[in-house]
Amino acid sequence: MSEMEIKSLEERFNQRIANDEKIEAKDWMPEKYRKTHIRQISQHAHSEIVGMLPEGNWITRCPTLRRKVALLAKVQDEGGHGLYLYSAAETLGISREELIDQLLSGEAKYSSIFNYPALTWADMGAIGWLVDGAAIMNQVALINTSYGPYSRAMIRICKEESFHQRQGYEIMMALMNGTQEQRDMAQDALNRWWWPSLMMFGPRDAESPNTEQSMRWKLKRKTNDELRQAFVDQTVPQAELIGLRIPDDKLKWNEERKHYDFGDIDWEEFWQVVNGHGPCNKQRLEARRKAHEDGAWVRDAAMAYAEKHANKTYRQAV
Ligand code: FAQ
Repeated sequence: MSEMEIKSLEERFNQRIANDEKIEAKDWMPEKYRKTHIRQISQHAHSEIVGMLPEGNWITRCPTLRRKVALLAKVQDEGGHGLYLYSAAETLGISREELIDQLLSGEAKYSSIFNYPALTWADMGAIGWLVDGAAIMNQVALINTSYGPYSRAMIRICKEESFHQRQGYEIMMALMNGTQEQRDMAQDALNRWWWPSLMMFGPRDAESPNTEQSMRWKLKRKTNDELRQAFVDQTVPQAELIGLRIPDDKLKWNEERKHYDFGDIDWEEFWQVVNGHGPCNKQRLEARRKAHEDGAWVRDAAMAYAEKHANKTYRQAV
């Protein structure tokens, strides 16, 4: 293709983005747009899959059958989100096997939040309330992202994440209405999950290498700092309503900005975790590798069946 032709395709692409048209899998797109989407969508998919682990660990220890049913459904939903998102990434010309290899080899990132341990039952409340709460804040904005398959996957994901957020908040509410020991457990979970939840939104805008371009392409519709602020503004009143204290001495309503001011995030901790040195990075990847190895016979059986079926269909056709 000549340079002139590429330039004209680029102009048309930029015009479509400016018009808020969705870009579809078979449409022409700049190579960097394709690669950036594979990166973000696959990181998102990996996060959903690795994100099943901290809560999955509690399914056998739920305090009641009702809690178990809700938690089981939530963890299964996260698995489903991972599968939609892998499918959305595959439309950009990468295979599922490559994506999984990137996760298992440690080459691909997944959300830092899932490298923290879930130590008590109250952590199931804190994860649903805060982690799913942060995920929704980010994902509702992504419904309007420019790439069609990613945007459409977000619609159902957001509906399910809302249920997850509510089940988590309801666990916190029940604990706060319980004994002093239960209230302490809820507060302790909030203390441990608050700061890592704020880190989920990524580095400050000034230090985020991808935000500017992703905003131009309408892959991201809000910046990391905008989403983080919206999350703090939404979550502080929820904590206060049930008698929880956000573990931040600098947290204060700013009447002029009409937003909460909040304390400094420990960015060194964030990068340690992102770069593989968080409390559970090793454990999480080992669990995924083991699950992948244990599932090899299922993949083999499915492939053998698919091949047999394809041969039969071919023989019938000729
Ligand atoms: N953890 O320039 P930016 C969920 C990386 S889903 C790890 O700002 P970008 C559901 C970033 O990849 C949670 N790495 O990057 C659930 C980049 O690295 P690279 C996941 C992070 O992409 C709930 C570098 O730092 N949600 O929780 C993190 O423009 C409960 C520079 O950063 C999504 O993935 C981090 N927190 O913005 C499941 C939403 N932050 O690739 C189970 C979609 C940044 O250049 C239980 N993703 N990095 O080497 C996004 O919106 C974006 O990708 C951001 C990062 C905002 C995460």
